[in-house]
This record gives sequence, structure tokens and C-alpha cells, in this order.
Amino acid sequence: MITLALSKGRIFDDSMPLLKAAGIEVLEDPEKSRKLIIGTSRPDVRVVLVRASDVPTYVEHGGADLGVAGLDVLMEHAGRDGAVGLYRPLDLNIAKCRMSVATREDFDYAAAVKQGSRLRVATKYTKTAREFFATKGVHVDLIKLYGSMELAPLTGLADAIVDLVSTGSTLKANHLVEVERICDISSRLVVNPAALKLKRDALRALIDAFESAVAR
Ligand code: PRT
Ligand code: MG
Repeated sequence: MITLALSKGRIFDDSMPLLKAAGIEVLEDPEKSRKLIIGTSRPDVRVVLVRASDVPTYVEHGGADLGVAGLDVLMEHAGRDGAVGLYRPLDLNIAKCRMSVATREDFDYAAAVKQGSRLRVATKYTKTAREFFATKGVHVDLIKLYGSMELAPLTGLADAIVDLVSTGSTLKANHLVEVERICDISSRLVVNPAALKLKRDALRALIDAFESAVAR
């Protein structure tokens, strides 16, 4: 049995065409069913539905053989204590967005950086943000949030946020502006290295099928 970890929403939706191209049809719609384990047209392949940020954990500890996770999630996950490693063979080029710094429209970010002011930055991505600002030589106080980052600059909780942006409409609706792009984000295939040894032929065939679907 091959177990593939996916999260509901955009990663699941964007993974479906890739699975189809690999000859795999998922048998249930996760938005309609409450099942967390879904069968596929291949009796030896099943999908498990987990939180987006839990995908690397499942794959790393063998709860799934492989999975699809955003680079944002992987960057935060990397180097965590007890990490036994993930094999990352493929950029699937799906669920694309960028990680950026945003502030209120009336906040002069460039001036604050130039003056060497200490910035209060709210984010879910503390590890990535810490590394980014350290490389820039900007002093920051990081405030860990789990959601609705956009609210932080509006309420005075923070001067800036680090968050994902795709269309930019969430920032715009909250009178925030993107002041710096940290990196481009897409989802990656991650594989458990031990599973790759034990189920080499089946997993290789699947990775190759994904690879040709992405290249198409
Ligand atoms: O929802 P949950 O807490 O379980 O996890 P999650 O929010 O991480 O899951 P999900 O499904 O929302 O996101 C899964 C992955 O999709 C992320 O890890 C990213 O790699 C990728 N992705 C791509 C995005 C976006 N685009 C995106 N726009 N994830 C989140 N957003 C959010 C962003 O945080 C912001 O709130 O959408 C808003 C901005 O969108 P625009 O279009 O208004 O700019
Ligand atoms: Mg979400």
C-alpha cells in the first residue's frame, strides 16, 4: 500500500490533475465526505487528509509514504528537533504564491529599515522571517500568530507581517501593501526516505509519473 498525504483545499484541488495524469482517480470528494482516508482507483494507493502544516510530519515519521506540502511549510519544518529527514524530489509547480513582508500603507518600511529601527513583525512563519531579517541585518521582534496576520498592523500589534500573497486582494482589502518579496512559493512532493527503499519500484513509478505530468 502507498499512502499519500494531502491537505484539503488548494493543495488537494491542484494535486488532482497530477494524480489523474499518473492514472490515479480519487474516489471521494473531501469537501463532501468526512472521511480522512480516501481510496483511489488504484487498490494499492490511498490518500490521507491532514492539515497542510502536518504533511511533513506525517511523511517524516512514516504515517504517509509521500505527500504534497508548500515550500512555506517545508521551510518552517526543516531542522526541527527529531527530524529524520525528507526526500524532496520534485517541484510540482502548484498552489503558487509568494512570501512577502507587508505593512500598513502609511508605514515607511524603507525608512525604518534604513534607520535601523527595531521592527515588530507578526507571522506564522517565524523561522523563515527570523532568517530573512537576520540576513538583511534588520533587528526584529517576532510575534507568532496562527492566522489572520493582516489584522496585526491594523491593531498596532505589529509594524509588519510576513505572509503569503497570491492575488494581493487580501492585503488590499485591509489597506496593507507588499513592501518586500522574500521568496516564491510552490508545493513540493516529499517522500519518506525509508519508504523509498522499501517500496522503491512503486514509489519511483509514481514520482516519475508526477514528474512527466508537471513537465507537460
Ligand atoms: O488552513 P490550515 O490552517 O489548515 O493550513 P493552511 O492555511 O496552511 O492551508 P491552505 O490550504 O490554506 O494552504 C496550503 C498551501 O497553499 C500553503 O502552505 C501555501 O503553500 C499554498 N498557498 C498558495 C497559499 C496561498 N496560495 C494563499 N494565498 N496559502 C495561503 N494563502 C492565503 C494567505 O495566507 C493570505 O491569507 O491567502 C491569503 C492571500 O491571498 P490573496 O489571493 O488575497 O493574495
Ligand atoms: Mg488556510
